[in-house]
Amino acid sequence: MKKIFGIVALAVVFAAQSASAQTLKSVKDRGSLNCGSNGTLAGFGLPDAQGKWTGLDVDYCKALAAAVLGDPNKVKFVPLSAKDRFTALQSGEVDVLARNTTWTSSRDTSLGLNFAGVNYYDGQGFMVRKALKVNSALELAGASVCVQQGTTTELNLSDYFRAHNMQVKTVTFATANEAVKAYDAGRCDAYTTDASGLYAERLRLANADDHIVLPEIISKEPLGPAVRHGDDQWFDIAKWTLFALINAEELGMTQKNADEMLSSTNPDIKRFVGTEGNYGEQLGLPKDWAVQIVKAVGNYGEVFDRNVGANSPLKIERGLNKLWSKGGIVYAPPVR
Ligand SMILES: N[C@@H](CCC(=O)N[C@@H](CS)C(=O)NCC(=O)O)C(=O)O
Repeated sequence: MKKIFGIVALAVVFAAQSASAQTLKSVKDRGSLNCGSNGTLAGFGLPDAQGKWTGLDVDYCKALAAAVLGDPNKVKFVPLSAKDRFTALQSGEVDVLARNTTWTSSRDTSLGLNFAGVNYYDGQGFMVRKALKVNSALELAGASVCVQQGTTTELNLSDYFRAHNMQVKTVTFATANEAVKAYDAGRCDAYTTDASGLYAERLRLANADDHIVLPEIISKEPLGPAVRHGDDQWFDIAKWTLFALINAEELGMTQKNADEMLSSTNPDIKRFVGTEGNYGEQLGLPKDWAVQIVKAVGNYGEVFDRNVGANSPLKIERGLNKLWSKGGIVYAPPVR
């Protein structure tokens, strides 16, 4: 019985995999990309009252739709909770998951995901009320901490306190909204999440100035878009969409000058914009796939500044997210 069940389960896995090896075709046939997003996180994924979505992850999906369909607006954004996001990708409800998701080994392996790379290098931090008079996370022994279920945040929190022999009262919530509300209402001494999320959630507090972010960053949270196992072509397209954003910044190509680059004689730019070679075709995409991406959302630096950086309400420093050539660790392989 056990054996039969195993064989059936295996057949289901194979069926799902061969079905999923068609992602490019199904996106083209459908004429739109299904993108699993965060629906409540400013800077990453958030619709406004008119249903217009913005964010770093939202722009990644727009870039992917521009590369595949020639139109950044052909995206259906599916808001997903931390807990439900992986099932939505595994089941085929979405073609790609771009939802401030940390790349970890178990997600990459047993959850059956392929991460396209990192679109934001993050780390976990804590926020407390100034009135608590705490200047370091190491002074949080015995504290109650509000945290969201189904996240790496929840796991790191317990590791950190255990590693420092401190007690913690973890108070978990299904959504960030509930966790932040509870913290704001005084139900917890601290709120913990990715540092980028702290910047975003601070904007929602009744009196943002009454709170401080503690200096400790207790984990590595490389956030990136992911696709399902079993479709190498789609995985390549997901990776090269991200790499195109990064390479465009390195090549000095912007949303404004993208068209002018078509007449460039620089060989790196010629390959990138498709006036030399057939690199787009090798991906299963049009020649000008990268031009479409940059015309749609700009280069990585422009996407960063507009959504989370200097030109956004979050005003996050580029830091680690600067290009490798400018003192950061953002690096993409070349088109050639
Ligand atoms: N990067 C972490 C955390 C991701 C996460 O879900 N963070 C929360 C707190 S910033 C969030 O985005 N919540 C949005 C929501 O629940 O609407 C992970 O991949 O597990």
